Amino acid sequence: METTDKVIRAKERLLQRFRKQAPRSADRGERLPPGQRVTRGFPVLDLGIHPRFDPETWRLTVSGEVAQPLSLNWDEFRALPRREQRSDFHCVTTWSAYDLHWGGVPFEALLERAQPTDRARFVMLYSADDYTTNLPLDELLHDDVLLADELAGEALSTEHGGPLRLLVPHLYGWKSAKWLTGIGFRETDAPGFWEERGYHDRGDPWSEERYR
Ligand SMILES: Nc1nc2c(c(=O)[nH]1)N[C@H]1C(S)=C(S)[C@@H](COP(=O)(O)O)O[C@H]1N2
Ligand SMILES: [Mo]
Repeated sequence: METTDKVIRAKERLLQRFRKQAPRSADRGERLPPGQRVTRGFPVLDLGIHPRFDPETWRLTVSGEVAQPLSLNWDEFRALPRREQRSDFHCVTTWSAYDLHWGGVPFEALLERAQPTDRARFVMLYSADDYTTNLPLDELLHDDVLLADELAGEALSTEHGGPLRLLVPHLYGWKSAKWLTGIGFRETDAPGFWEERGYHDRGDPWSEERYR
């Protein structure tokens, strides 16, 4: 009981710290961000390396500024609380896909397990194809953020990042790391793969934060 209370209090503190953002234009009812066009289907975009999934050796590690570092195997990950959601996906190359149906673990459930410290401000995501991407922690506290392992009612395909990808629907697609294997909580920011190459640090499509 006591630990549960502690976890809840820590979570409340965390949410309060970050619940200060101005409403985005998405919240004001504009569904298609500026400069985007709706595409049919769901294109595949990545660096061309599609890592093979081995459920025996797969791990999701959570490290850095957390009270509880984690190394979850596949069964442990699948036992976390789950939800389904429909969301749109906006790629910086100007295509948007509407109404994708995802299943997975709410990012919040992971925060509850790992308990980021008060020093945690940024997050680096690590993928099995050596891709990385960075985010301010507050962007991951939006309630649309999902650790997604199902798409359209089926196990997430390798080409779309299976077995596990992050999904951050309110930011450009490059923040939604496919083949996710590591989440590092950090006090300071550092650029990921595309951010190092000029992409924006946050990537809000409604503000067209495409490039720095
Ligand atoms: N690991 C990894 N994740 C990645 C990428 C990548 O190359 N490697 N590309 C990003 C980019 S630029 C986009 S637009 C989306 C595309 O996701 P999709 O292929 O499922 O449409 O994945 C993002 N996540
Ligand atoms: Mo992209």
